[in-house]
Amino acid sequence: MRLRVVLLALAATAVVLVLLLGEDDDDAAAAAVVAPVPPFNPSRVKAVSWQPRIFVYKGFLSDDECDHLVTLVSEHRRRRRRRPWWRTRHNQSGYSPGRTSTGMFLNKRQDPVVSRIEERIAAWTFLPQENAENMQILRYEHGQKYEPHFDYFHDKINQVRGGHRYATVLMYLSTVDKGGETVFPNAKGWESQPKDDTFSECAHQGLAVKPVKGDAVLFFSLHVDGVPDPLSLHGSCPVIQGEKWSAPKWIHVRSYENPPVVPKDTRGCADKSEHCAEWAAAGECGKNPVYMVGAEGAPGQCRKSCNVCDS
Ligand SMILES: O=C(O)CCC(=O)C(=O)O
Repeated sequence: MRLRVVLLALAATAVVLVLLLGEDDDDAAAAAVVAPVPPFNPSRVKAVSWQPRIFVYKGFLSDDECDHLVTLVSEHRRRRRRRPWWRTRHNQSGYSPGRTSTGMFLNKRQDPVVSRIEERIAAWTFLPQENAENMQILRYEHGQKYEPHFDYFHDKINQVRGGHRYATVLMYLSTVDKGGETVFPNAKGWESQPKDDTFSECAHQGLAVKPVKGDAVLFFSLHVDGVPDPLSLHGSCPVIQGEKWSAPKWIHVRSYENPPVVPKDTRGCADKSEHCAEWAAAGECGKNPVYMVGAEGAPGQCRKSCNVCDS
């Protein structure tokens, strides 16, 4: 009887392993057939504004790369629907106020295609890969939009990991028939941008970039001295016809992958919420360290319960 139980357990483990490895093989095989674009070509880059600094790269991604990124999200959703409970822990959903589109974060270096796009972004921006957040994939259906907002932060807590968002590379994974433009309402001199009636009404409120599959926009949210640039206000106009897929990559001032270790100290030692003990017992100090523990200069809410105080 005991032997039968052991054999059954071994068989079940083997099935799980085959499922896990099989999925990775599929990913690698799919990635191998995705055509890359030609090497980085500066003649494809155009400066469309200097205040704020905005550049458009025509054909930054190949059609295959765009399709691959969209497929990753669609596949993930399909798998999640039939995913057993032990594999549901994957990716964040990326909610933002003011944005009605849906979004999902990929993993960094998730597969060879994602890796080479991340390398190309670093080559274009001269900013290290470790300063970047995971790539997000956004899908805007009819009427969906992103209200104008800043990518830099207004609080200290969000700056603990990597500081402000310094630059954004926004890649378009589809061409939108009408609407869906990325608009910069504060860009200096936007009124002189020639616009015909192929632009949506919303796009007439600022400097507008039309979403064209494979193109990418690079803009800077901070001045070169690190001070936030309010001219970098931007948003996505509502999609009027078609579907918009875009992929923002936010790049911080410092390393986002290796944030500084929080030193033990006695500053900010009191809990700031009556729920701290309960959250700490539920493991939130480890799962949500920025909020719970904080960092130097920006103490978290529950330092006492997280036991990071000396006394
Ligand atoms: O999708 C767009 O055009 C805008 C996206 C955006 O503003 C952002 O992700 O910060």
